[in-house]
Amino acid sequence: MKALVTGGAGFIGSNLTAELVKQGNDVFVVDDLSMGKIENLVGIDKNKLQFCEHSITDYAFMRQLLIEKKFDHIVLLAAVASVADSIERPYETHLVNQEANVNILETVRKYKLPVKKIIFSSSAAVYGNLPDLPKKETSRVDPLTPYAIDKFATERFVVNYGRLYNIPTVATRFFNVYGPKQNPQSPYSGVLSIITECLRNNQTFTLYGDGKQERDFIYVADVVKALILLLQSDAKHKVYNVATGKTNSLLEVIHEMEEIAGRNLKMTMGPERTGDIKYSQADISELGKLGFAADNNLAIGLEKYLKYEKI
Ligand code: UD2
Repeated sequence: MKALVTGGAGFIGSNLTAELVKQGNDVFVVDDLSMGKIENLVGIDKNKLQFCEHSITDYAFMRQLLIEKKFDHIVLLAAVASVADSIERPYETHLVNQEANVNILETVRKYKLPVKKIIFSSSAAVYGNLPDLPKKETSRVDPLTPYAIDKFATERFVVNYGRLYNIPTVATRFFNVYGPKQNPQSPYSGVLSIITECLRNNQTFTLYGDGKQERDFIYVADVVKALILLLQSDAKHKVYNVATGKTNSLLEVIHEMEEIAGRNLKMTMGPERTGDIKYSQADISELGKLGFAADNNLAIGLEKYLKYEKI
């Protein structure tokens, strides 16, 4: 199969690209390297990988690429993934997180491109701060930030473009993904990548709140597994939670990481972050109906992650 992965040099994108290539697919990556890194693609068979440093907001470029290459699979992972950034720059991030993706859908529609599957990556952020748990795909949503609004609106475009114009589309709502190649640089990076960096450098980790906040953490290899399952299945015109269905508190996770690393994490307590969600948990029965189960529970995923990071 020929696949396009936008954001393919990023955290989830590079893990997906490596696996798709390993399974014999030809992968074309478009990434502007605003968050991704070219090093994330090192070691992937170059005969099966094409990389193009480009923004998905260049409509003419993307149109031409799609028409020329006639991809079987398109996975839309390119995004400004920072909620904080979307609050600082709502319009610019909107152009990436929504408009550029609509342009891709529109090109597929207009030129009747023979796509076998388009997956758009959305986020648990669409559920906002509503208390009902676990989150089902049919649960109420409350997108509170430009990031979440764009993710939700683009999901709707993706699902309903699919229905209206007979394009096989699905959207995924990722919960808290962790694992190799996650970039720990920003304070809003995934918390497990920040903790890993602190353990490595013996730096002090700031725990915001009481540490009892719970998240549905999923290892990146399981996210890749879910994406490939969705590419290969008949699923279409639906939204899928991508998570494990299990939760852990931040304190439990820290304890587990300390055990594996064989050292204590230096820690200081800070005030709870404004707008922080206390409990997040997914209902993954929709993905389960397609045969999905995560291979890595938290202990196994953390073990693999810290081994990869040589900690
Ligand atoms: C995740 C997403 C975010 C948005 C949100 C929607 C990531 C990285 N972020 O935010 O984009 O979709 O879900 O619900 O996937 N924390 C600390 N110290 C730190 C950093 C974080 O204590 O240095 C805490 C933070 O306050 C939160 C928890 O760790 O309670 C998890 O933080 P996160 O940023 O990894 O993920 P989350 O769920 O807040």
